[in-house]
Amino acid sequence: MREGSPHAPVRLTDYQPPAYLLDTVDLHFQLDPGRTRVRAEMALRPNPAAGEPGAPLVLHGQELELLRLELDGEPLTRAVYSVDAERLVIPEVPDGAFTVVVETATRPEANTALEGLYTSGGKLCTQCEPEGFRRITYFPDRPDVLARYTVTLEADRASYPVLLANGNRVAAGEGEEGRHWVRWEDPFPKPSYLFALVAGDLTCCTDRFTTASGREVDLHLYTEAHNADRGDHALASLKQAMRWDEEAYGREYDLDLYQVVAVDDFNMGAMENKGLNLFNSQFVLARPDTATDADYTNIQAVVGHEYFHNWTGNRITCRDWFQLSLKEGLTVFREQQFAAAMGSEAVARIDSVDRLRGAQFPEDAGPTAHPVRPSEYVEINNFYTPTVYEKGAEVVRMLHNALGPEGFRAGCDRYFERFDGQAVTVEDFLTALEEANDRDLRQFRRWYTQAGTPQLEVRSSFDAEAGTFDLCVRQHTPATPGQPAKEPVPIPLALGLVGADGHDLPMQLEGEEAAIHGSRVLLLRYEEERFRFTGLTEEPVPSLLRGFSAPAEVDYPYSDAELAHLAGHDSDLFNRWEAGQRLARTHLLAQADAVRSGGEARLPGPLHQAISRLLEAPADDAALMARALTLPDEGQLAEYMETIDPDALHAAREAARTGLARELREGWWSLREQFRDAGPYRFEPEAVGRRALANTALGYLMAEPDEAAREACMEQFREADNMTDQLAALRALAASDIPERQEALEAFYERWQDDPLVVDKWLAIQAASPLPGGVERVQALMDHPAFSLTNPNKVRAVIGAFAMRNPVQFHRPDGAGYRLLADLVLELDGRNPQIAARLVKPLTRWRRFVPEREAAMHAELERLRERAGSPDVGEMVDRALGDEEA
Ligand code: B3K
Ligand code: ZN
Repeated sequence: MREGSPHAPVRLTDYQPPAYLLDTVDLHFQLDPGRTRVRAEMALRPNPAAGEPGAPLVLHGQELELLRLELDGEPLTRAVYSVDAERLVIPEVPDGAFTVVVETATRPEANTALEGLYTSGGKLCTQCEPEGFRRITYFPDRPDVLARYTVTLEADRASYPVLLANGNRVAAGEGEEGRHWVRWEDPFPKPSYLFALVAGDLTCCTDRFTTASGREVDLHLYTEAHNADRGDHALASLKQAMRWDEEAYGREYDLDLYQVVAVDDFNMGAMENKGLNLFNSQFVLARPDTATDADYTNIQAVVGHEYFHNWTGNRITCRDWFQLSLKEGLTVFREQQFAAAMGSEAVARIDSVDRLRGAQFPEDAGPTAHPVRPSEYVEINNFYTPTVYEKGAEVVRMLHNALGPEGFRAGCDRYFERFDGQAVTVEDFLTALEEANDRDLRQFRRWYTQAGTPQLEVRSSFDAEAGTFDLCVRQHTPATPGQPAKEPVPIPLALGLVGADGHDLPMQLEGEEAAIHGSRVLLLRYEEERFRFTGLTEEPVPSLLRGFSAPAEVDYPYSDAELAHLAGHDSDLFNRWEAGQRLARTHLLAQADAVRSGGEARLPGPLHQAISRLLEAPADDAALMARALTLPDEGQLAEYMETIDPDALHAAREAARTGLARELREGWWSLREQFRDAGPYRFEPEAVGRRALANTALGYLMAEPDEAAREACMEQFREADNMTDQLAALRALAASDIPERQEALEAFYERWQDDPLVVDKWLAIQAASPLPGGVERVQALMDHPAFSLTNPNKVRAVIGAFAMRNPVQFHRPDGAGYRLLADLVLELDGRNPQIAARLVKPLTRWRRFVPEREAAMHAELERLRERAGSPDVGEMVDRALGDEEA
């Protein structure tokens, strides 16, 4: 811990049920951006389950001006309650039921943390998860206190004609001096983190959905007037998600109204507030000429995700924040299933595994590693992590696969039935699955409590005479902070044995009566296990961890020929892609090593052959082929390097890319010609795949930008009728030191300067360009009028892209990239600690780098430790530095 740190950790083992329950809360807001007054009337009673009769009433509160406090109608004076920066305590309350009225004032305009009630553009809006409600009023702000809310919003009619809150609109009226009011009632009890309000001048796009049982639901999507033509895709996605949840999980929507509001200043992607989702504009607004296929895909996923929370999160919520993955892991898994159903299953799987390996594996291997269900935190906002979300989803996926689709569904049915309306734990979820399936998941619980990515070392031997193929599998999970020794976890190892003709061979384990055809799953439970397959007439190539059946890392001594064989023939499409990536990785890392020992990087022969074979084969799935042709990025490669040398990695990958561009020039041209999408833009899997493939080809052509490539790229940039193609061209131009670069960047800005979401893309492309002078470029972008430190999307576009997607420039040898990042963290620390803390992440891996970078990163962390004041940044820095000098 930080010396003299005032921020004590919260521990799971300290959990106590609330001493008081809250039945109803009636909120009155007199909205004003400068100073908003809030009156909260709460009906409370002792919690029989707490067994704490006579306990003081503790309400949370932060940065509030307390105007009045009443208990059972009587005003309370300072002599009978106490209040500090974090809580208000009334030591004595009646034995039975009682009411408390609190009147407070808060300053939305001055709220730069974007938590609680704040302003964005001309709007007033809220973000309460996890602990933002306490910035609105004094309240039992914890997820296990569920209440029914009535909310009256009163505001100036001219500035805020639209007034929204959760649930149903039940009344409205006029006030004095041009003010008006609207009352909302949410019939479902909810925790405070799901509360939301929005006030502003908004346009409403409407649609309708008829539920399976025949109820009509109004869908309202609110945007600013000039964005009214960008809501169709989100509304279509919402209806797809509603239908899918009915079909896949038997879950219907429960209110008559579903509202979605687009907000420009938002700390994260979106928020599942009951009946009133708030979305970062980026994840809701789309038009073909302003949003890319990636944006369309993300919107579909995030709209689905927030919708799915209505059951996994809202109807059944978390008892405490340690259980965050109960709602997030499960909801990400549901979102992934939905994405797979809406497009290509293999591509969806590749993309989610790519995210997992790009962000979660590094987290699991670094100083901020933590279990899916953490056991302590200083600032809960720091735990909205890839581990809680993405690894959490993998853990649910393993449960789904272990129980089978029917068993999993039966378990979920039981979970919904048994815990509806309650705040529960991961344990409750697992118990429901166990009971519905009559299964014992005791060992499985380790996945929730143990951090670190299991390493699977697999070795094989073939006995031609006996016709046996032996596999020896050892699992080992490396130590993580606070967990030096690990227990074996149950690992479902899906595999196949691929024969010389490319087909799966029958698999019969010694002692089994019959062979299994296709894939099978071996459930590993011990540190070391051996399997003997019999009846084989040829030596197979094992295809291991098919479909990425567990969040583990496989170590198997594949030869190039074996990987090429799998890349060409594996019946499991995920592993087909995986084999190609593994082949590329092995050779790129070897080249990086060569560079480190003073050699020069070149295009490795086996990689050349693999890519040229892919180019020759016809692609049935263009999206899949685009991914197969893409080399693993430098961030992912770095994870496999003993000591990370960003320059060597960049040199190795660039040599391969330019080599492939040169050697296979004709192939790239014809691929681009063959797959360019001529028709008007449509967001359909096939068209998305075609654009991805054609633009992958363009990327290679521009890796060696000859006259013809430059012309083609400029033409695509100018003529494209959709943002996907235009941006792909701009990205290629921005990464090349050619005269067209500046021309295109200027033209793009000129064209889109009034469109903040498109300007974000323009900023990000420049910040992520590997061309020399990255630090200076980023500094110039931060001085550009388009940049704003108060808008999280702008910060992410510039600094996020630079620190996370531009390793060669960020890790510049003189440490200027680190300095720039740390300066920015310090600037944001006092304004928006949540965003500041997220930016510390790239520095936390300092120990993995070559000595001079390691030292430079360490120096910046020390500077942050010295100067940063927020618990958010403080906790990240402390964890990054570990125990040293604590
Ligand atoms: N539940 C929100 C995340 C809130 C993050 C607060 N720091 C979005 C989501 O996961 O759906
Ligand atoms: Zn979520």
